[in-house]
Amino acid sequence: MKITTDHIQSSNKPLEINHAREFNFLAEKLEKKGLDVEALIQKLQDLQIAIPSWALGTGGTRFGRFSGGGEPSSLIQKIQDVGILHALNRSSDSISLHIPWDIPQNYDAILQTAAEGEIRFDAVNSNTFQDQADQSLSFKFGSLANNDKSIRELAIAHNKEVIQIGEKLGSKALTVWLADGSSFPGQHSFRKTLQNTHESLHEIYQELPNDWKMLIEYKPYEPYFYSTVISDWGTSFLLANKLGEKAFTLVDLGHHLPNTNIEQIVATLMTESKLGGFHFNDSKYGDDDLTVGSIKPYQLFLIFNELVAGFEETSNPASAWMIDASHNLKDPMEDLLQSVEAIKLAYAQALIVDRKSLAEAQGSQDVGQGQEILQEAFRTDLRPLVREAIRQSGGAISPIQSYRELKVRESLIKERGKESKASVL
Ligand SMILES: [Mn+2]
Repeated sequence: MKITTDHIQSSNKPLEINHAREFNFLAEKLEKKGLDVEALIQKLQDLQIAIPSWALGTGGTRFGRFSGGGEPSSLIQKIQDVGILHALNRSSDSISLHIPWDIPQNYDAILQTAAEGEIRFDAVNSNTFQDQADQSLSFKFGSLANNDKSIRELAIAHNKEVIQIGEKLGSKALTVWLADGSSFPGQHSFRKTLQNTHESLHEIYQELPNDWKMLIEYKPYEPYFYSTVISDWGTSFLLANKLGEKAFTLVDLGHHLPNTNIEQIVATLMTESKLGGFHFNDSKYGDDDLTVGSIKPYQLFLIFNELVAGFEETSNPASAWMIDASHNLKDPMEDLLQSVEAIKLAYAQALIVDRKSLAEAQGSQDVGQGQEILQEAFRTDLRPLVREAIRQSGGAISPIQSYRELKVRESLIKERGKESKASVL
């Protein structure tokens, strides 16, 4: 299944007149506010969100997995699926690989498939949270933090191998998420495991090419339920600072305790130029892996408000944006299209915040006005602007509607079969 320009044009045709009417009405409104609509469209077009290789198949919970059919069963097929998403929304131009679920076999074929779909390789992700089939030592009690030096060495070697694979594909970042932690008080020493983790990361850092970043992800709990070695942004930030200028903190929206003020964390990290990447998802309780913007769209907007302001006003380098979610009810491709749309919408809302007036309101302690300014942006329906940005890039005015009309899933099931399964958890 390949989405062609003809496909896009024919599915856009019946929507064009109504879309133009809605967009023109909005554009006039935004221009009256002094906003440069062309510049907004350019910024929306420039925002590209990486798709993780593990999100293209149906995910499971620990209670089971219900496959949807037509899943990509090889890395080539995963890249083709991202190509389909990108053809529809022109906003997902890269894939983030998970090693060892996606160890490339034939690099030439993989690079060629990626080039055909205009897909780049985003950050590579290492995995020391499970044992591989032929593994000599176990990560059951930790990997980079393990008290056993030979187990730490195995985990370090794995991370170095992931960097080598990424180099062959053109990746520029290694994302490290460690499951290491404990489920019971007394199980291990907090100080020793943190020290071990720092030393292990330092060894991996030494292997990092000069133009690469190391992104250190954090998570408060799960799979262990008493302590996690890198449990919060502070621990990640501490390690990134100790490691050096190529190391950064990665914020995953689902990796916070309920009601954590994530936008404040983003602002703090950007003040120190240490925000390196973002994993988008949404949640009600914990690491729920739900569609971006499906539960807390206002929080997503407030996060983007800090990101937009931070990139304008700090020297924080460009970050890696990725969706990190697992889809166990919806068609993963539809879920990803919805997530990208939600991200673009929150970004667009943050772009129209009247920052000059906001600074004035803050300067004069006008609390009510500060809130008014943010909510004015959040409550403006910018969907026609996001659609126009995609349309002008050659994408579908309604990516989900086109996905359904073009019967993408049905075609994939026909090609790959109903039982085809992706390598995910
Ligand atoms: Mn993540």
